[in-house]
Amino acid sequence: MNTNLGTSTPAVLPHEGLHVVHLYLRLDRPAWEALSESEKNNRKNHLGALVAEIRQIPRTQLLAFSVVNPRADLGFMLLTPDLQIADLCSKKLRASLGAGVLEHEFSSLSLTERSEYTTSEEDYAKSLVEEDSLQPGSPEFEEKLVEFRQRIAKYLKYRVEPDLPGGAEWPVVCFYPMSKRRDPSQNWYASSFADRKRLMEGHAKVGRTYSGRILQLITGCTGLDDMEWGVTLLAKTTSEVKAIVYEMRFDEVSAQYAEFGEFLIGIRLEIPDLCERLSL
Ligand code: FEC
Repeated sequence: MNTNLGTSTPAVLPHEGLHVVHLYLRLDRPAWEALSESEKNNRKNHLGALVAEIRQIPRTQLLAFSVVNPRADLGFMLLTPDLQIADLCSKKLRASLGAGVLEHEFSSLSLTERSEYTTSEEDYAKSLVEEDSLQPGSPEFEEKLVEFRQRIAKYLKYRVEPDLPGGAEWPVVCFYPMSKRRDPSQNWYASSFADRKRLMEGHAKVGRTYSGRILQLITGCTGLDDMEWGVTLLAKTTSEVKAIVYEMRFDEVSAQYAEFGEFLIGIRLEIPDLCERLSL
């Protein structure tokens, strides 16, 4: 099936990383029911072919899910380098089931990003001396530094060019937009880098206790969308999502500075199962 994903427009690429689109759609049941049975089948096949074709685009991932909150019926998370492709795929997905069948409910545009608060080699070396009493230059010190470099390279790669795992193992996808407060008495952006870094170290410490239970992807929206970040949490079950979001509320960064948009929970499904879930 020709889904016509080619584009002749010059690529719009970020300096590094990927564009990320979260797209939440609502099904217009009367518009769908107005289609003939053969047209319905054509449309479902078209959606399946389109998703498969998007997934073939280099450095591109597409997650599809049923949305449990009644605000939307289905959603997609698309990660791809070229903004032209991100735009084209978003529009094609919206139109995939026929004119007016999928209505836009909510979306977010962001970029994957590295963090300015990530532990530097200098920070780590300092902690080896001050907290672990290791001698700079000693074999143990050097061994720890080599381990650190490997770990951080893997982590940075994940933040900028993540390779998201499959939906069978990580079926739950939680998304919410987030900003940091800019009130005159509580302005994240007016506080010093040292204070922000200290606070973010506390945040990361809480976050790391969820290793293996939550896979978080924080993508930056400043200048691209209304809020400042998109928070995507992949989980094996909703209990882990509830637990991390609750625990983070007590962490100083979130307690003092976080502003949240709406929370959306999706269950990742392949297209035939998604169509069945939606009674298409
Ligand atoms: O100012 C900024 O740049 C902040 C960007 C930022 C936001 C944010 C929000 C959340 N995170 C959540 C979960 C985790 C888990 C881990 C984790 C670690 C970090 C690190 C940085 C960071 N997070 Fe974050 N988070 C932001 C940034 N977060 C920096 C430290 C690691 C690094 O150097 O990149 C542990 C990850 C791991 O090590 O495996 C889990 C959640 C939120 C939403 C906050 C809420 O209260 O709901 C959940 C914005």
